[in-house]
Amino acid sequence: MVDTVNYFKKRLKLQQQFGLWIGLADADGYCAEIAANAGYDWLLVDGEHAPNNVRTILTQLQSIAPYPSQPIVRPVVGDVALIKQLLDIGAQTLLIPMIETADQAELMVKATRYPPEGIRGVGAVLARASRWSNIPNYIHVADQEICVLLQIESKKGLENLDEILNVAGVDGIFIGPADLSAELGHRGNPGHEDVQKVIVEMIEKIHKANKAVGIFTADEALIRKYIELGVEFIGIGVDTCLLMDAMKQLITKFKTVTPVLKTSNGYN
Ligand code: 3PY
Ligand code: MG
Repeated sequence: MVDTVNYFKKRLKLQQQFGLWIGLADADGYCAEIAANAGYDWLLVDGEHAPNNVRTILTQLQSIAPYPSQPIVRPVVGDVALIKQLLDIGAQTLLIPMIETADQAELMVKATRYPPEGIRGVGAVLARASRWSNIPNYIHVADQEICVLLQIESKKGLENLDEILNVAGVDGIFIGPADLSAELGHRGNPGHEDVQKVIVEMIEKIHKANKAVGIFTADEALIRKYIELGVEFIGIGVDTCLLMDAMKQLITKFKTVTPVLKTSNGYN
């Protein structure tokens, strides 16, 4: 019998959860399965900045499924039709980027719920979400296991944060420090004190509204700061970066890396 409980959602208010960004986007799900064995509470399958599509996301969900790590899927954009496809392949937790208004937030929640509450198209009978109709009553139990996480990462999103927080069905707000710091004039420097001030204020506000907060940073001092601030889900690394770091560390033990360029610009 398939366990339909969304453990990420269940744990959201009970404990801090640490996650890893999955950007390798391997179509066979092999790298995602390695990550699923590493002990992270959640794994973010990134369809925004990694070359994923519905099919490669599906494969990665299948690879992660046997393990305790919980998958979160980030679509490239908050699109109702794309959300329908992601839910039908079995995603239960979505992290939707670039949310800026309460109207957008409402639409995202509706996209994840069946009518009459929402507008999710009914058809999972033929899809993995219902395990091809093997989950009894899927249509009746699906909504309650969906977890909607919205990314606020622009000045406009920041301006509308209060209204967005009032939208029912939003389980958590994820602060996107990369985009936010760029918007605030500190591109590439989310640790800048001005950006940090805004982030701390956002965390307090989101907690006051009784919603969970998520954030990403690979900076250990900032991770510890966010732990202290009670951030519920913290992304602390990216598979592509970890791989690159480990590869560089190994080679630099034995030689100074001087890339051999095949052409003058090195691109082909
Ligand atoms: C951002 O920082 O902008 C993200 O989207 C992810 O951390
Ligand atoms: Mg972003």
